Amino acid sequence: MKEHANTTSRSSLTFVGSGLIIGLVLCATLVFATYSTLVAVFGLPKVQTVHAAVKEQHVQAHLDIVLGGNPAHKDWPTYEPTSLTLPANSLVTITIHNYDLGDTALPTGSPFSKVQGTIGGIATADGISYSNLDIAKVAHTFTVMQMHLSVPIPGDAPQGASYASVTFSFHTGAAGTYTFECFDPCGTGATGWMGPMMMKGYMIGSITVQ
Ligand SMILES: [Cu+2]
Repeated sequence: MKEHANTTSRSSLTFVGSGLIIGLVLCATLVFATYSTLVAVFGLPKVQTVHAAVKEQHVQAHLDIVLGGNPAHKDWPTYEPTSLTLPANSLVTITIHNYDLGDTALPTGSPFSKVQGTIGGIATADGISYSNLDIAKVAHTFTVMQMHLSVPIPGDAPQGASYASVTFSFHTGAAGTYTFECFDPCGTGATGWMGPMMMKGYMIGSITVQ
């Protein structure tokens, strides 16, 4: 009797085990069939590649140089505006329209006749690139000493134009407050270094890089 009971329980166990295996195989078959059908219809799932390279921001800024921009001194040249805000670590293209035409020669040997710190070491005046201006053909400079950036601005416009248009590009560095100023003796006094050359809001302005 005991022998018989053991055989019965073993065979029922085998039955349950076989049932489980068949069930699992059926489940796996169903999952595989569903997956194969989805792949056939929609294609294999694509692996997304995240590109880490961030494109450098490129911004444009504009300045004018005008005579008598500040009514307090109608014969003083002025940068307008006298404050700029630029993004840090970005490519910046500045266009300056110089309405204060006429040259004020730079002193002999002045380093400010050279374009410095721009992309390619050049600036463009009315479509013509230059890396240097004749010291006699300069009206102003746009110089940021802390950025080693300096561009001489010509005093001659194309025939019939009321301003000379100068464009140049450079990379801003770290955030901070910078000073832009003119190093051409366009001011007052015997040397041309007084008046607007000394006072903020004329030939001296600020750049906030943030
Ligand atoms: Cu100047």
